[in-house]
Amino acid sequence: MSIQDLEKIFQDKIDNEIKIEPKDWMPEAYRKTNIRQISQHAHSEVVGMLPEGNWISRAPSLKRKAILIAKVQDEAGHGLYLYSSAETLGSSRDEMIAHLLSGKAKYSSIFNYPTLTWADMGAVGWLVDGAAILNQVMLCRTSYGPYARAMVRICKEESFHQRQGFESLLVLSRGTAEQKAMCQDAINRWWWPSLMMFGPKDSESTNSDQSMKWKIKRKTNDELRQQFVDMIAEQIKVLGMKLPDADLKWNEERKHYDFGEINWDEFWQVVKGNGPCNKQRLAARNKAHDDGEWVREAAIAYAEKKKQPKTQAA
Ligand code: BYC
Repeated sequence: MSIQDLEKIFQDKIDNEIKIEPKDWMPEAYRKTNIRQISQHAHSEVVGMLPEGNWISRAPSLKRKAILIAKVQDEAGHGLYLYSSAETLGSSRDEMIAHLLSGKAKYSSIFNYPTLTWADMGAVGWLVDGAAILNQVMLCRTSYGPYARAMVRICKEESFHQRQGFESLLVLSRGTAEQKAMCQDAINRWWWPSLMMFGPKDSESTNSDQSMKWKIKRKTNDELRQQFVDMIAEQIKVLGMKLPDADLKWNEERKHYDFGEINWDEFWQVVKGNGPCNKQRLAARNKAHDDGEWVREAAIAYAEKKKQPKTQAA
C-alpha cells in the first residue's frame, strides 16, 4: 500500500471517531506528538507530587493528612498509567525519565511554584486540579486509544481532588480572620499560574492546529482557559473570596467572563527553567532516582533469578 493510502485510512479512522491503537499504522509525526504530550503529562503528575508532598508531615489533622497522602499517591498512579501509555508508542520508560532528569523534557509550568501555607493545598486542589480536569475530560476523547482509556480513570480521581481542595478552602473561608486571609493569599498566588496551565494563546500555540486535526486535542488552549475562568468566577462567590483580577467581568454579549492579560513573559521564563522552583524540583527528582538505584538493581536481579531453571535458582 502506498503512503498516501495509509494516510487516508488513518485520517478516515480519526474522522469517523475510531481510536488509533498501538499496532495501527500512524504517521511518524502523530506518534512523536503523542509521545511528547503523554510523556510531558506523565512528568507533570510525578513532579506534581512534590509541592503537595511538602505538606504531608504538616497537615493540620489526621483526616487532612490521610486525604493528602491519598491524593499524592493518586498522582504517582497517574504518572505510571501515562508512562505505560507512551511506551505503547515505542518510547522506553528509561528514555523518558532520562529526559525529565536532565531537564530536556517539559512538564507543567504550575509545579515550579512553591506551596507556602496550608491553604495552598486547598488552592492547588481547587484551581490546579480544576484546570487539569477540564483539559483531561477533553482528553478522554483523544484519538489515541491507550491515552484516552488512561484518562478515564485519571479523571475520576481528579474530580475527587478538586472537590477536596474546594472543601478545604471552604472551611478556611469560614474560619478566623487569619484563616480567611491565608485562603485569599493562596488564591491570589495560584490564580494566574493556573491560567497559564492551558498553554500559550492559540495564536502562539505551535502544536494546536495539527493536534486538533488529529483529534489529539479537542479544544484549543484559549477555549479551555475561558471555560475555566467561567467556572471559577462563579465558584469563588461561594467562598466569599476574590480573584486577583480587576478586569474580571461578565460580558453579556459574549456570555463569558472577560479577564485580564496573562503575564506571558513569566510563563515562558518558567517553561524555560527559570521559575521559582525549577531547580529544586529537578534536584528532588534526581535525588529520588539515585536513592532508588538499589531497588531497580534488586528488581533486575530478582527477574534474572526467576528466569533461571528451578534447580539452578535454588
Ligand atoms: N507548562 O503548542 P502548545 C495534574 C509548551 S498534572 C509547560 O500549545 P500543546 C496534577 C508545550 O509543551 C496535569 N510547558 O502545546 C498533578 C509546547 O512545547 P513543545 C498536566 C507548556 O502540547 C499533580 C509549547 O509550550 N496536564 O493534573 O499543543 C498534582 C507550545 O504549546 C505548557 C497535562 O499535561 C505549560 N503549562 O498544548 C496536581 C495535559 N503549556 O512540547 C495536579 C496534557 C504549553 O512543543 N497536555 N507548554 O516543546 C496537554 O493537553 C497539552 O500538552 C497542553 C499544551 C494543553 C498543556
